[in-house]
Amino acid sequence: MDSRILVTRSSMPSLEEYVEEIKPLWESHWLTNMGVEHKKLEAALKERLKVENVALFTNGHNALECILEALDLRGEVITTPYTFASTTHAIVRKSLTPVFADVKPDDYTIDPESVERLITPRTCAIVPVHVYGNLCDVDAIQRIADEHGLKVVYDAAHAFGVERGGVSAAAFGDASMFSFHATKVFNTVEGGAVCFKDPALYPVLNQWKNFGITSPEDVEYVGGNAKMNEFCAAMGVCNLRHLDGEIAKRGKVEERYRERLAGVRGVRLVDPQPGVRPNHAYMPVVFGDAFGATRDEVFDALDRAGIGARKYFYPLVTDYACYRSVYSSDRTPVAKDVASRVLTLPMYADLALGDVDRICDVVLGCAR
Ligand code: T4K
Repeated sequence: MDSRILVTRSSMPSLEEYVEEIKPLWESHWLTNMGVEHKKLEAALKERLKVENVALFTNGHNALECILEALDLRGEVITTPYTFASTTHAIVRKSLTPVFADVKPDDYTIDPESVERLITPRTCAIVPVHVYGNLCDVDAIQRIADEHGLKVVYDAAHAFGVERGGVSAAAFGDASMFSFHATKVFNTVEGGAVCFKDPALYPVLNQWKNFGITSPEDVEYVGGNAKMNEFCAAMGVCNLRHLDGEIAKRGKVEERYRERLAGVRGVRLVDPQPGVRPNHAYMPVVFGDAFGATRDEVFDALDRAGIGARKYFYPLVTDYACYRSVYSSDRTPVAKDVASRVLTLPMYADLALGDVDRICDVVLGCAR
């Protein structure tokens, strides 16, 4: 068994609980195509996220592609380069043109002022990312969208369980996409969802994820196949029961990281956002020059100590081979700087506080 500490570790229910949940599938033989567990999870998510409309998907990426298509968007989409490949790929794969705004230096979410400067007559939407579970400046973004008649689709892949003033992250904008990948705070093994304002989108999303089929003898859309199966939905039903406990445990891990790292010269942590209930999804640390060691030196030292930190999100999307001939990361200097200095340290509910200390010892040992 590998004793390395990895950047994260999937939350799982007990085997007994999961087996109990999937037992009926052996009687029904109904394994996918919007079955009992699928319905159960959708209903549970509506309640948990306090929203009216939820549609489940095979993964967050397909969910994002699908909502962009369902909103019938055309033209330019203002988004952030400080994210996972999926955000930009979904925009491009739906024949939309991404336009990259810079991020804010305090929480690395999209900078509304930068968004505003990039609006043209061709702009149709804004796709911000609640990166690491940090809530975007949703009020400023909505004001800009209303002023210019733009749609807002949040990539909320990291933000499950995040709330502001009792309102869940799912409630902002026209729609929000969540990822339920194994590495996320809430997982369905692989999976995702879209929460959306307009109830008329529900049949469209459901048909899109099932080949555009509207009835056994009619197909209205050129859809794909992105249906969450019953085993994944059942995993979600079980994991949702334990979510609050898992988030609380992550909170303790973050607390210990902060005790050890906050205030250290050259170490920048994201301050807790006022009024926001966090989900402690990631533990990003940005190393300034004053720290005396580069991000890559810290990464290597951790690696030698058997600790698998990750450089989420380096390189910027605009520096990927598939985009760099068209875009330049120099146009988003804050994002470029953060990407070159950031490390996400291991973060998961069952990470022992002694291991957090060990990780911090290695990090602090790099300081000169
Ligand atoms: N938008 C954003 C902003 C996203 O971050 C993502 C996904 C998406 C959209 C798209 O959502 P999905 O279509 O994926 O639902 C991982 C995940 O695959 C990806 O979901 C996630 N973001 C991204 C940030 O991280 P990798 O390639 O870094 O994962 P991997 O396989 O290296 O795993 C990382 C660590 O997680 C491992 O070291 C150990 C742990 N792990 C991994 C797996 C697969 C587990 O504990 N259990 C597991 O089953 O991309």
